[in-house]
Amino acid sequence: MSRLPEGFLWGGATAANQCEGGYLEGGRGLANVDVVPAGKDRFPVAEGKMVMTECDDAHVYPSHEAIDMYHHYKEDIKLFAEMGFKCYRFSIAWSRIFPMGDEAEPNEEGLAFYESMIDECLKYGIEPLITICHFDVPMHLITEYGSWRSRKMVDFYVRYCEAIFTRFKDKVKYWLTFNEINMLLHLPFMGAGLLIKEGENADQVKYQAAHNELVASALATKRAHEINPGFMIGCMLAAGNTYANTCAPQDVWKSMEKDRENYFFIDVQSRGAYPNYALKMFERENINIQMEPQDAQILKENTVDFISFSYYSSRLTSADPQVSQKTEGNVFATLKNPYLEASEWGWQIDPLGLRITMNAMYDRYQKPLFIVENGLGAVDTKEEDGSIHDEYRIAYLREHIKAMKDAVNIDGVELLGYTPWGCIDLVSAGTGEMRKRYGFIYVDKDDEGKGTLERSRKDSFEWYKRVIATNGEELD
Ligand code: BGP
Repeated sequence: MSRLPEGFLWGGATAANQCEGGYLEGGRGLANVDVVPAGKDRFPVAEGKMVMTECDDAHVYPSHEAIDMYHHYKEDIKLFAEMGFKCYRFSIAWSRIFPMGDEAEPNEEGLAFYESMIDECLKYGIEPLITICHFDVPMHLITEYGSWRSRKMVDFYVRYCEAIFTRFKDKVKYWLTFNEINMLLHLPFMGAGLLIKEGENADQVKYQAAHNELVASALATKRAHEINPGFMIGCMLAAGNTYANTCAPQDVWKSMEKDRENYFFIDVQSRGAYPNYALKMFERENINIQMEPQDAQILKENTVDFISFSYYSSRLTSADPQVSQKTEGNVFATLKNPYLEASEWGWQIDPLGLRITMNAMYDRYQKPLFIVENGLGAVDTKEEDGSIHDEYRIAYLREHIKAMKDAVNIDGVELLGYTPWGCIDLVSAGTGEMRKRYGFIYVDKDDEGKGTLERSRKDSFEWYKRVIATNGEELD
């Protein structure tokens, strides 16, 4: 058999803070993602090194309006349906449901908004895949409790999960507990609301926060299965295998260590216990994680049903400090691989790396995978007649889909679906730009915030429609 399974979930993916806008509408509370500005301060703020807990006049905050999906979602979902989407991955903004984060009762207006979005999907037979937390943390939980460094976050998060699980229990089946959970190590403020204080052991703070998130994820999985045993709960990793620069054993060892930094999270979420290499690392690095006596059991008994991940590129590492030529990648830079081309943003293009990553993950976890992000960020030009010829995006996606099919058809990897990132143009998480576009649908808005917000179809729109209609058979 060389075809993808029937019922394969083709679709696209977005995140609330990068597309919704309406950041104070409908009773929504302020969140970390709202105070991460565009421009040169974005990275220091996202890293938690430059403290910003409210907005000021000197900065531009792209999440405030984004592409205003808050008011355009019906039109947008209709376009997704026109492409034949079977699935749409989007996130719920935590602070729409619990504006402060520690209230006893959810905000009805927020729940009603997402119910309407979900109903709109279901109207077209589109399966919603919901990310419960895509980087966002209500600001009040950051200023009052220190965000995920506090154990109290587990209760607030589980309460939030209960509210949405109960409300949508008959409408949504697929859920992801945390987007790119390993991002917490690289962008602690944007990824988890963490502010690292001067002189603090940053790793101690990050791994304590990671523990709290892992327990929260397991408890959410428990409640999910109690509320609806049919729910499918997934974890989510910013993936991409790390290659060794040479066959020197030192390089190979270093690449293994680098991969473990990421696998660590999924090892816990999927296998249900801390891996020994992590426990040894904590010992060595003097990291003392406070755990409650019941935590080991909670983690053990509530592992995820499937493994989802983002894949943009492979990574490269070397044990030799002389080898230092770097290039950009998803959030953190990597060594430049001379065998690969790169995007305009320096992200290297490696379709076979997707097959390698899929096989590595499937070998390790033996659970179904879901590719919930993949794509090419590029500058698009709108021609005078309104057309957008994005053949570079089609080429990128075509090669990745081929590699994905090889992993399924030749290697036997179980794969639930494929939702390319930013199926409609949205704000870049890494840079805050609009001109770094991923979509099949173009949105008229520029980096200065100007534009009509009008939506139009790119060439890739018609191409992807055919890909879906033929279940991935016609890729040219
Ligand atoms: C991932 C995030 C997304 C998304 C994507 C592309 O890290 O989960 O939110 O933005 O990367 O990255 P960027 O927007 O920086 O191009």
